[in-house]
Amino acid sequence: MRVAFLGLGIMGQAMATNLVKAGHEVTVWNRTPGKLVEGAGIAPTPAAAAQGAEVLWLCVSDTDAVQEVVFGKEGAVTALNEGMIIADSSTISPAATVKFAQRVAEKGAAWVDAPVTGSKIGARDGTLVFIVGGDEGPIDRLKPLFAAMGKKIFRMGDVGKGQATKLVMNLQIALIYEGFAEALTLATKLGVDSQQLVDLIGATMVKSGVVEYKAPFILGRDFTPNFPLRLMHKDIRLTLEAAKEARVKLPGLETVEELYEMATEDGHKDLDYAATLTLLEKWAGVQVKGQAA
Ligand code: NA7
Repeated sequence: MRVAFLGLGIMGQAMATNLVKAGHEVTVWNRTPGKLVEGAGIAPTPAAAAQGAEVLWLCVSDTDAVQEVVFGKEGAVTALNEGMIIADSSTISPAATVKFAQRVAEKGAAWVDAPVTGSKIGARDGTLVFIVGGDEGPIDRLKPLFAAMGKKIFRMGDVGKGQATKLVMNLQIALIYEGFAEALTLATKLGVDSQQLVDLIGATMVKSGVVEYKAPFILGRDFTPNFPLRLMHKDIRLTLEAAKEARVKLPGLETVEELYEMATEDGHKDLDYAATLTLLEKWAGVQVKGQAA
């Protein structure tokens, strides 16, 4: 398929690379020039990238960025036409997604929200899980592209439901991780070995994908970003906004949001969100260590 791919960050670059590898005709655009994808064409603006494309795939930071690349000064909207599909793998506001979908429908284009889970490694290995909202027709047409970049698609309902579901997934990731980080901090302070604790977790009902994924990085003191703290913070804020609109109280997430504020003030926003651990360590006066550290 002819695909215009906008946004070559940690996720987008790897995803566009997998589309090229699967034989699709890909044209890329990135706000900051210089980011490339081998085998893909490069366009100077979002509108130029979208010209003649069957599918416009987005993977940019946040709601404002999606608005900019689609509806901004050089936005793709001018190149949209009947039958085009916009697939958005950015994690953004569900309410804004519904509005964006209505605007592109006026041009005959369909919007599919397709945020992902699986982080940098899933994007690189083509094993992402897509959490999708939109009409079944366009989603079916996107199947070869989903297959090139991921291992599973879950259609959660109409437009916006993919984003809504992604937010509640990240709510759980953020809370599960903080539970793990607090456990490691207290265990260290009480003299329990972190590696032994991780082994025990893996053998009990406490085990989780989050712990399994994060433990080797934490025990190796590697906080380079798989999923940057600033983006998880953005998702936590989006989740709290959506909860407020729906009159739902999320006390656990509100507390975790404060921790992210403080981690940002401490200069950790570009590290992995696992670096929220360092605040707990600082307050406790300990450092969690594993065999690798
Ligand atoms: P990154 O690595 O921070 O990449 C973000 C991308 O979004 C990158 O290409 C940015 O371009 C682009 N961006 C950011 N703001 C804008 C605006 N205003 N206009 C156009 N392009 C913009 O994030 P990830 O790849 O990890 O994640 C992307 C999304 O998936 C995000 O929603 C996550 O929550 C999930 P730049 O290179 O900075 O010019």
